[in-house]
Amino acid sequence: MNREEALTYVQKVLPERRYMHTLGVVETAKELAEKHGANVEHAEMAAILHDAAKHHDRDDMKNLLQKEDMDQRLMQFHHELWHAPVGAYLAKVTIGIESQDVLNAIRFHTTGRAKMSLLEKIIYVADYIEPSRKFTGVEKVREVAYEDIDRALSRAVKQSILFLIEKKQRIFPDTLECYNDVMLQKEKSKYE
Ligand code: DGI
Ligand code: FE
Ligand code: FE
Repeated sequence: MNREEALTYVQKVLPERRYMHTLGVVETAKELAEKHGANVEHAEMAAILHDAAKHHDRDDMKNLLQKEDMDQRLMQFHHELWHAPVGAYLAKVTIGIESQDVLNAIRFHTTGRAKMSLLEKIIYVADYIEPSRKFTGVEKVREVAYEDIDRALSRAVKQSILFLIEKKQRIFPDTLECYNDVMLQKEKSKYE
C-alpha cells in the first residue's frame, strides 16, 4: 500500500477526531524526520499507521495478542496498550509494510522501550506533541523536540509516568525501561 492508500485505510477505520490526530502526527513526524536526518517516508508511513488499531475490536485484539506471539505481559495491563502491537501487526499483514523499523515505531509508540531507534523516538515524540495535543507540559516537550530529540523523549516519558502514577495506573515494564535508558544516556553524556 502506498501513502495515499494507507491514509484512506486509516480514514475508514478511525473516527474523525482520531483521524485528525493522525494527520497532526504525520506532519509533526515529517518535520522531525527532516530536522533530525531520519527517513522521511518511513516517518510518514509509521505516523499514518501508528493508531490504526485504536478502534479495533477489543476481543479481536485479545485473540491476536495470544495467537500472534506478541508480548504476553500486555494481557495483564490496560487494554489501551494493545493498539500499538496490534497496529504493527495490521501494518505488516494487512498493509504489507516490510520495514522492521517502521513496524517497531508503531509497536512501541505507546510505551517506548530501551534503546529506541531515531524513527521510534520521532514517532513517540510526534504522537505526544502534535498540534491538537493540549495536556499539561506539552509545551515543554515541543520547545526542545526540534533541537534535541532525546531531551524531548526524556521529558515526554517522565511526564507520562507521572501522569500514570497520578491516575493510580500500573506502569508497563517497557515504559520503565525506556525511562531508565533515557536517564542512563543522560548520565553517560555528563562524563563525556
Ligand atoms: O493512542 P494515543 O491516544 O494517540 O496515545 P498513546 O498511544 O501514546 O497512549 C494511549 C494511552 O496509553 C494513554 O492514555 C496512556 C496510556 N499508557 C501509556 N503507557 C502506559 C499507559 N497505560 C498504562 N497503564 N501503563 C503504561 O505503561
Ligand atoms: Fe496510540
Ligand atoms: Fe496517537
